[in-house]
Amino acid sequence: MNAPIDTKSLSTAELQSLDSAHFLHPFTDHKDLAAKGARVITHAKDIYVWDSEGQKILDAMSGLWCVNAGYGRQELADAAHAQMMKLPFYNSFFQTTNEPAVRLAARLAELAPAVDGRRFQYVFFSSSGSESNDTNVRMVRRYWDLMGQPQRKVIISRHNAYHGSTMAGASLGGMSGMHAQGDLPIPNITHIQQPYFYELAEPGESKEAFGLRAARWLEEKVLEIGPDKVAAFIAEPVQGAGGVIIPPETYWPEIQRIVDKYGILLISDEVICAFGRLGHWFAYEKFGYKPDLITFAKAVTSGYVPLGGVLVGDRVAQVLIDKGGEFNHGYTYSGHPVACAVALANIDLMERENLPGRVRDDIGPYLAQTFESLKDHPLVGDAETCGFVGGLVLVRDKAARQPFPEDWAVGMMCRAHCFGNGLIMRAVGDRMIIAPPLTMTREQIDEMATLIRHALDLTLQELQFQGKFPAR
Ligand code: PXG
Repeated sequence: MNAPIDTKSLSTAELQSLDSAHFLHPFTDHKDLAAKGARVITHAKDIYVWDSEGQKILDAMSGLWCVNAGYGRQELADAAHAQMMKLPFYNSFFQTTNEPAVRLAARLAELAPAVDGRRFQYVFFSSSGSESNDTNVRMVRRYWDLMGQPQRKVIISRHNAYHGSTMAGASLGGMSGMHAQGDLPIPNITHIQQPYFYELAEPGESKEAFGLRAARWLEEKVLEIGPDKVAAFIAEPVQGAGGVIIPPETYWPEIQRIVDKYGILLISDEVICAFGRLGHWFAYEKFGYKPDLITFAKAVTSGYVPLGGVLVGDRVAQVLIDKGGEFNHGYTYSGHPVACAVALANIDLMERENLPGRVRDDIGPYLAQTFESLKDHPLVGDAETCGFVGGLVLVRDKAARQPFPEDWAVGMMCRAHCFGNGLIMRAVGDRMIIAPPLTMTREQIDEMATLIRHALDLTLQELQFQGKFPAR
């Protein structure tokens, strides 16, 4: 007999009250949320989600940068179901393996192109981006120990980077609010400034010149620490959670020159940028640099089930394998068969629908054009996209690039107008950002642009009403 199913449906108010009584949400002021009540998302299809009050919302954030294939894809559900019935779990610790994990590792190795003969033939699996970056810290240190240079311990990252929320992930990240709450960073992790042109360029400085100057902050830091003590540099190709910070074209080649010069390992954290997001399977392809380790998670399964990992390049893999010895690291769910089966189905789907190619040649350029057209709005100081991520900077004075006072929380005001009018957009300070599903049509991009413009208009009206922005 089947187990009894709880058929009592709960009202929004009941769900909200149980939610605040028992569920501690991530990155949330719990008292504040309890007062307001969480929005209950009930179902989703294509690029839309619905809440328990029946409101349809265009999800311009793909869940949380992950539902690249869109919602409601039967193939992914079928893959999970079939694998759960065949082998729902087995570990990969004690000389055991499973077919989906093997196939996925081989498939990822196939998808990640070699650069200058440097290949990615190996994968270490985890269940999230944070875990994968913990793996990176462990693996980088293991590598240098095996290389007979155990003094190479320091990992350099960047301010405003996001690399996860575990102790190592948050340490690698450059979020001061996170460091403040965890006595972080852990030892031997340090940060340089981010390549944020709009905020950090000198008056009159070109993007190209700024890109070079920003990359050289890495060289300065390496020299300050001592090159023989630096293990690795980690960075997101385009910073995501930091507010979609797109580096100038000169940035990555100069970073590559510097890591090569000092023999430093390069970690490309592609948790957001891989799997078609920037128009390629992996983002290093777009910028043409040569990472040694690539972090992935999120869209490897389009977020349908948790999966993450690290693609390990020849340089590190050969040392781990040839110099041998046990690498004392791994997770219960490393190579989880269901997660890997869903990832394989997701990659098949992306390949069939040519999602990376669409972003590169069709909807990506169309999104760029759409964002360009938003620059005429009185609040928009700058609008940029890269593949299928985009950011708008809301400013007080466009000509002077003058930001709003932080405590006016203009980004949050705009986000509330988005939410209230059927659009999910993230606010990072006063940067309004998007990362929509890669299945979006041109018509849906137009629909999103109309919603964005409406939210900007409402924000402007509210600021004008409060006397914080001149009336036109
Ligand atoms: N690296 C990068 C580049 C990320 O974007 C992680 C690592 C950590 O992944 P997990 O799976 O452990 O969460 C991320 C995650 C935001 C936001 O506010 C972004 C992320 C997570 C939560 C919130 O934009 N990115």
